[in-house]
Amino acid sequence: SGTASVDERHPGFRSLENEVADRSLPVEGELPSWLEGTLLRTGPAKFEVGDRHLRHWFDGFAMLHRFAIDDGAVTYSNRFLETRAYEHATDEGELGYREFATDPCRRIWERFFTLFSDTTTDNANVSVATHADRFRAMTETPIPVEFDPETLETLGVVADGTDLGDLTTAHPHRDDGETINYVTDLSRTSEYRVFRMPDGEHERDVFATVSRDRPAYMHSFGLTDRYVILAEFPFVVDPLEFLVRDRPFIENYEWVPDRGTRFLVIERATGEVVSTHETDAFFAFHHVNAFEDGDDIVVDVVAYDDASIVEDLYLEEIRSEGYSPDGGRLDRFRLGETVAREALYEGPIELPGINYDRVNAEPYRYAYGVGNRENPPRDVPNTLVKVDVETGAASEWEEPGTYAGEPVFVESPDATAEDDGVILSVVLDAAAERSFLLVLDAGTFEELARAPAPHHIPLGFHGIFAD
Ligand code: QVM
Ligand code: CO
Repeated sequence: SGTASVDERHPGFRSLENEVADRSLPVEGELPSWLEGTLLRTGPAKFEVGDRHLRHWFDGFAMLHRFAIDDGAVTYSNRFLETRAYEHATDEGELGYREFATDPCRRIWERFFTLFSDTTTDNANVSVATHADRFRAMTETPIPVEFDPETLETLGVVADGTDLGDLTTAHPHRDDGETINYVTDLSRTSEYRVFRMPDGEHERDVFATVSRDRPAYMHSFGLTDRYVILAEFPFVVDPLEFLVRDRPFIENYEWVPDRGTRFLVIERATGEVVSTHETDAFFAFHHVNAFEDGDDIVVDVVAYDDASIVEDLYLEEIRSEGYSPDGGRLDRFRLGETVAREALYEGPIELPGINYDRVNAEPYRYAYGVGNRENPPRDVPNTLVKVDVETGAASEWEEPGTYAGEPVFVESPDATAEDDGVILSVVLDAAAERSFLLVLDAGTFEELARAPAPHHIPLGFHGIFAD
């Protein structure tokens, strides 16, 4: 059938049932002797419930993947995150919680009760973070799920943030001994609430609130030494319609380009919105970096002309013949008297990363990301790119027939330059139906080593390297 052939084209969106523990992987090439630690990643790995298909890439049930590197050897484990959403789906054979673009099937009278029941998903398939020396998987509902980084065992929901608001980001920032993130509270008078958690503490201190009639969908935000930057795209929701209409989460958002995009600059010390900078409408999932330059603030993002990328990531779209979504490009916005926009790299680029511990919130030189070979037609990400944001020069890693995952930068212990280190990426070899851990020299962007996993790993989003 058509479905089988398209699944063949994209094993990246085929469910993975196999779970393995501490499987030793063959290593081709040579790992740097200093490289020791664990790559921990999350991503969707199951796209069906009973006989229903989940509709969107962001809906799939979270699985954790662990590549442990030690003394030139690699071991691999993977395990589904045992969330309420996953347990309900596997035990009952039906969707029990509302995902990004797929809702449970409910009859009218059930819908009525749904208004009063908790159907907020804990399906943490977007990112991994550490807090207070513990590991958590995250999504955009404020329900982080803790797990054991050795066994990948699910430990349960930690510091449930649903009291703070309805929606958050899976991209908290860490700087100066604190974690910063924000929640959106959806109600008649909706609010963005920016909060901090000092390292090692679970208390969330809301230090800035901004009220909004129609809050925007913002997947990440920027941070400088003194400011939090919210890029408020004109992809907005009417909170009352959200409550009364029976639509999946993201389908409540509307693209209203006349509103333009507003950068809100919030001072970290006082919580004041010190300035608002309006520019033409655009959309982004990912901030790359931000920093202060004299009186200006520089904000780098992976920008799209509009929010249609969200529609382009429905699984039916991805699996369709001739799929060719628009790619993001790396744009710099300089916020001063005016907003000046400059393309740093024409793209396509996504899932951006930097040498975070060294240059986040600072002037920097290198951004990494996944990219696309343009010919044959554009596809889901299938290359890795490194961009010199000062010169616009780009290096690429590519291998025909493979799909690359988010590049994670790991600095070498004796680093002097920003790009002294390696890039780790989980790459899917579509023909072999197997993924491998790829290790590149971040400086030259040449392959150092790879370690094939025992199965395909569906394409995921974000991870971290823990050493
Ligand atoms: C309710 C809801 C959800 O780059 C990857 C991005 C992935 C983003 C994901 C997976 C976002 C998921 C968001 C499932 C939102 C759910 C929220 C926030 C508010 C509740 O009142 C209603 C459960 C639909
Ligand atoms: Co993201």
